[in-house]
Amino acid sequence: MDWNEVDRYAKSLIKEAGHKIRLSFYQRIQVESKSNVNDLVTNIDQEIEQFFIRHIQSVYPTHQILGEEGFGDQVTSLNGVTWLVDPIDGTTNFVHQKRNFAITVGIYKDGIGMLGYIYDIVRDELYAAKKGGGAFVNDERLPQVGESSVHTAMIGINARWLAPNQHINHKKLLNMIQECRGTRSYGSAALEMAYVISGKLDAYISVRLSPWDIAGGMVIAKEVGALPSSLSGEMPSLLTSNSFILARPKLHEELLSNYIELK
Ligand code: 2AM
Ligand code: CA
Repeated sequence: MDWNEVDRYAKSLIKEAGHKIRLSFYQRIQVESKSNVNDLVTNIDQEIEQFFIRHIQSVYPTHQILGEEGFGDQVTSLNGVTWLVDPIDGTTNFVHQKRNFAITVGIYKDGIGMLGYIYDIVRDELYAAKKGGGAFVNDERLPQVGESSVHTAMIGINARWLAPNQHINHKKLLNMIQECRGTRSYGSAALEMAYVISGKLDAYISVRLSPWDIAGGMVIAKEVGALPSSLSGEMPSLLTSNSFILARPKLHEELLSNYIELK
C-alpha cells in the first residue's frame, strides 16, 4: 500500500467535500432528528457520506468504510484497511451556527492508525497526520503538546456533565471547573481534539463518543504526544462507543486520578 498516495487521495476528497458543504449554505437544507429531537442529521451529512463511500470504493475496493450515517460497511473487525468517516462532526453547529463543525476521517490498517484528518471547513484549516510523519495544520508543522497542570489548563467539556447525571460524578467535575483556568465547549468532538492537538486546549473530555468522532483525531494526537483514552484509562475501542479524554500526558493522569469518576 502506497500510503502517500492514499494520503493525497484522502486530502483531495476531504477538500472537495468541504467545498460542497460550503456551497450547501446557499441551499435549503433538510433537517431531521435521529435517536432523539436533539440528535440531528441533514441531507448534507448523508450526501457527503455517500460522496466519500462512492469515491473510496471506486479507487480502493478492498477497503472497508465505517460511516456515521450508515451508508458504509457493517464493520465488526479492523482487519485490513478501514476508513472511519464522519461527514459532519458537529451537525447541530452546522444547522444552527454555520461554523464549528468538521469533516473527520481516520484510516487504519489492522487496527493501527495510519492517516488522520480533521477539516475545519469554514476556516479552511486541515489538521492532518501520517503515522510517524508529524502533525500539520495546512502546511505548518505542529509542535509536541508539552505539559500543563490543572491550574493553568483550558479544558473542553460540555456543561451538561456538570449537572447531576447517571454517567459521571458531577461533583468531582465541579472541583475541576473551579480549579482549572477555564473551560470551553465547541460542540464538535473532532474540533475539540484538533484544539488539544494544536495547544488551544489542554484537555478535552466527553462522556460518550463514537468511533468515527475520534478515529482521525487519535492518529494526529499521537504525533504531537497528546494522550487519548476512555475515562477509565483504557485505549478507546474503534468498534463501540466510548467515554473519552484527550490531554497533555501529565494532565491526563491528574484529571483521571483526581476529578473523573464514572458511575
Ligand atoms: P455529531 O455531530 O457527528 O453527531 C457534541 O455534540 C459532539 O458529540 C459532536 O462531535 C457530536 O457528533 C458528538 N455526539 C453527539 N451525540 C452523540 C452520541 N449520542 N454519541 C456519540 N457522539 C455524539
Ligand atoms: Ca456526524
